[in-house]
Amino acid sequence: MNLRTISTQPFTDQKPGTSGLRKSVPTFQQPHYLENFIQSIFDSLENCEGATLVLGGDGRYFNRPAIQTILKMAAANGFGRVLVGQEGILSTPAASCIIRENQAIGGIILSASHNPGGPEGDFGVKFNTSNGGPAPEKVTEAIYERSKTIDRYTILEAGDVNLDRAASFKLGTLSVEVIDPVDSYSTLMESLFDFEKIRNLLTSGKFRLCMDSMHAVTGPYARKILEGKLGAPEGTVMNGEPLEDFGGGHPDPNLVYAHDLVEILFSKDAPDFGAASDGDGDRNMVLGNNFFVNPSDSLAVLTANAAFVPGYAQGLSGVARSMPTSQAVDRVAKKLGIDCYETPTGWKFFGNLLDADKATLCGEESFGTGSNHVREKDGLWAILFWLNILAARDQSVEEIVRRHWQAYGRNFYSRHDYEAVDKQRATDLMKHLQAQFSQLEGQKVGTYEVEYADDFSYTDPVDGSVSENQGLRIGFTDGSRIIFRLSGTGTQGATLRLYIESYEPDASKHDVDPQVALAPLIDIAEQLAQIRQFTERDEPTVIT
Ligand code: VG1
Ligand code: CO
Repeated sequence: MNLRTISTQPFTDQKPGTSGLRKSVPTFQQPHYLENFIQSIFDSLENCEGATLVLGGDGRYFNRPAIQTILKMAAANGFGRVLVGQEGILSTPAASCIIRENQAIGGIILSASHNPGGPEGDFGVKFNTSNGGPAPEKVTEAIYERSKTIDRYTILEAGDVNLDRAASFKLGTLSVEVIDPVDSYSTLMESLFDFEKIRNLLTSGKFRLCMDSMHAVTGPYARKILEGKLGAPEGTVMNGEPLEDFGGGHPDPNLVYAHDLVEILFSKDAPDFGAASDGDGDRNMVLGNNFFVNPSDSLAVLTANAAFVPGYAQGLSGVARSMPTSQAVDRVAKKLGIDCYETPTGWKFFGNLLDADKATLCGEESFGTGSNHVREKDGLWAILFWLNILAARDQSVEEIVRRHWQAYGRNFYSRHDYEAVDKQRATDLMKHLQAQFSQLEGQKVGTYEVEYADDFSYTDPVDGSVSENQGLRIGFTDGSRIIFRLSGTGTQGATLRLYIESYEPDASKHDVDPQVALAPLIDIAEQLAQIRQFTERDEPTVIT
């Protein structure tokens, strides 16, 4: 065996963000850059001797060479077995499922999620722990600390492995198993949802479905499950071939970037249901015929209708949402008499709640929904959950959401993103806003009265760990909220996110465009934060 120890020098910028280490492809292509970070992960594990590791990615540019490097490093670092997705493909939720099924020590998922790919695009490395979930902060901190002092890594000198066929072979003492990326995941989905009912709906001839995989990782999953197992006609899945540059697109399932699908669902002859997922398959956007489902509402609707779904019919232990996600689900939880937890942004904060069975369903406003079936958010899972509800209730998406608002009131909600803003100016905006907080409480702003203004801090109810500086929030006495955060996933400058929420119990007022309903709060946000002046932008890049 030809093991080599390579000396190296630390990079100073290997601090994981909201979801892994995300940098431009050229950054990752610097000599030793990927290797340093991977060795830092391995060094922070207690004992990788003989352990099982799961490995795969969303198929973006640099996925394959990175996998070859990581396999050779795993072999040199004493791992016993690596399960790697065929062609290097594993969606984030599928990786989580495979880690859990195989008692792996963890997994490495290569993805920059919804960020564009290609030689000039972004790449990313996420490490998930043995519960299948994103590494919690204490682990990512340890990896970062290690990356700052690393001076060598070890790698096996060997030829590249053939990833194109499912097979097992040895790389030094390491067993490499190239596995079908879809199989276990699809079996898990079958155990949760009423496939027969969904199949009846999809083959009834009176229901049309359109799924946009955005040339990202869910293509093979959606084809096998929707077209293969559930009988949807061939062609139901569009953009189903994973491409290294996602066809030049931005694999982010929102109204702006999933324009192909939006056009179809907002046309005259629109199908009944449309869905899209992101680069690594953990996000979902759900549309009805000429109808957009806000992700925060989606979480509330899934929670309220969980009894229709076999995997959740026995009841939910609780629900959790990230702080900026609307409070629509809180109302459902209250009615069901279950706990509702509020966590910082990022799926890693749900891990402990899921492990301790305090929450069954979780969600974020950023098109992320999931449950205790894995430890990641899961795009196709959410889509199947919706299909199961649609099949059981025999009503349209729009009817289901409107009835939900009638029963619970409507939480008007919107997110405004200002992408690639100058970093200093974005930080200054946050400082300028926070400086006003001590005077804001009890103040009248327009017709609203400020109840609290703070920087969100979270104490994990399971392990007591504290996460500070998780977003500036201004809450009003009528329950409305304005929240400001700086993104932890962007790679260019800073992305400012403004989240706005209000509550309307009166059903006769539910038909208003959210931008109109929220206009007074949007004005207050501008007034307090001087967004235009600080960002030098007249309007947001993306409005959801
Ligand atoms: C964004 C979203 C957050 C999500 C994260 C990872 O983070 O707001 O809700 O968990 O992306 O999603 P940020 O820090 O940019 O706001 V994914 O699909 O990129 O793994
Ligand atoms: Co993602």
